[in-house]
Amino acid sequence: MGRNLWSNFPAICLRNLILIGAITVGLHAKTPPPNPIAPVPTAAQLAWQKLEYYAFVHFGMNTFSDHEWGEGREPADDFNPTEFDARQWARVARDAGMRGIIITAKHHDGFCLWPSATTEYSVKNSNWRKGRGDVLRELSDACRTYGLKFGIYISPWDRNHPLYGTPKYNSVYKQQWRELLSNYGDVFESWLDGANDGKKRMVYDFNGFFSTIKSVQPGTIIFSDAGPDIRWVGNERGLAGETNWSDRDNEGSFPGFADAKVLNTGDENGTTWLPAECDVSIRPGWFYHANEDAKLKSVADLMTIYYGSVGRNCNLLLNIGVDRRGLVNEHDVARLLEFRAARETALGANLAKGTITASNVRGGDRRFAAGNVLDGSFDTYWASDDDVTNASLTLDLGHDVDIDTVLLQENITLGQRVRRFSVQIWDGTKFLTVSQQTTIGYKRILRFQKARTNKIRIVIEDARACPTISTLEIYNTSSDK
Ligand code: FUL
Repeated sequence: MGRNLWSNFPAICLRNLILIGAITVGLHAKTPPPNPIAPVPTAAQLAWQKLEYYAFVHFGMNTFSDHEWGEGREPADDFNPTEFDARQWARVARDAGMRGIIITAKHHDGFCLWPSATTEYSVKNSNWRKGRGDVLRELSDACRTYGLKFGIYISPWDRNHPLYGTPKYNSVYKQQWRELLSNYGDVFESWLDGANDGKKRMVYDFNGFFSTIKSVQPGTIIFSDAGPDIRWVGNERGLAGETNWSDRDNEGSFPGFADAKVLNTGDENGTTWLPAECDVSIRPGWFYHANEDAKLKSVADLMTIYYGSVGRNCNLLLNIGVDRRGLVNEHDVARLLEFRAARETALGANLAKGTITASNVRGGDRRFAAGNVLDGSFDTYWASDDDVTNASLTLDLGHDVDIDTVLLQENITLGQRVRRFSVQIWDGTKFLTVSQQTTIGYKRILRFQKARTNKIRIVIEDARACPTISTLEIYNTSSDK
């Protein structure tokens, strides 16, 4: 025995050396991650996309004159909220599960909610807080207190300013952005449209607006029909296209002049990363009108909007009603909380648990394994080999469950890739397709007729490059669970 060991000694050493060598080579020959496929989001665009859901508040002179598009003729004194409390807005937004608030610091009527030096038409000339009030100050402070992002909309169209219609007005508008972006802390989103006067038409200096905004806050995300950071979704119903690329052919488009149909879907081969935001109001109008208190969107409407926006690779900017007291109205508060509860009921219990396998794993490397889609992390992902753009994930749930919804995420830091995919369920003998769709992007929530199954398969049928899938979640959204 002893002699045997000694006589085998050289062979054992050699074997161990080979083993150690193989392990070392293995460690060094890690499979590289897929190359990004252009365009890709900036870090700021990715951080913005992860916010998913936040509030729009239209509040201003229109709230008191009962208009949607005031003409800028009401005296500043008409702005007179009796119980203004920005902290209440922030509490409501936080409790509703929203991540921030964007305020109409100035709408088309030109009335400024902050004491701007660029105009006499502002809170400084109203009796509210004896002319010393500043909605922007109180709201930005409240957002910070409640851990919310703070964003600003100022309308380029200004029906009050004496210089409107002359080239000099472009400087006024830039100065308004400078004031706002210099004095109220971080502004996560700077929102503008292309609204223009029918008669006194302005030639807006949009590029100058964008560069002014970025010169003060390089990190802010600018929204408009044409970006430069995020785009309008092409309608005010809160619904993105079923196909929705964050890639966009943005050349030649500017606010007020972009094809709404294309904004709704993006461009598969677009050269700019320009994800879409869905702005929609919980009420028929954007501003609060008491006669719309019974006309708020139902929870079912809001769920349809949620699936059509966040569920289709968009962020949802939901406008809520702040009334003449300066408070989020009770009707809106109640509906927002009901909407939150409905989302939690539908999407609160992820059923994607079990054994998951993939038809192809990049380099056979664990770092790109199928299991990454179930680990709750956006950063880890399943990827296939470069030449594989048709691949599937199969999840064995281990027992029968009722399901009607699938949530998928692509790791968009590597670009948006998937062109077509299907969801299949095992019927005991074969896989049946329950849904076939096109894009995924940052997030896709796909609903289908409820089915009972113990195995689900996601087939990526076509992609611009090998798929990189971060997340797979499965739900039974019906309330009769
Ligand atoms: C539009 C405006 O004309 C509406 O009044 C509203 O502010 C909406 C969000 O944007 O451009």
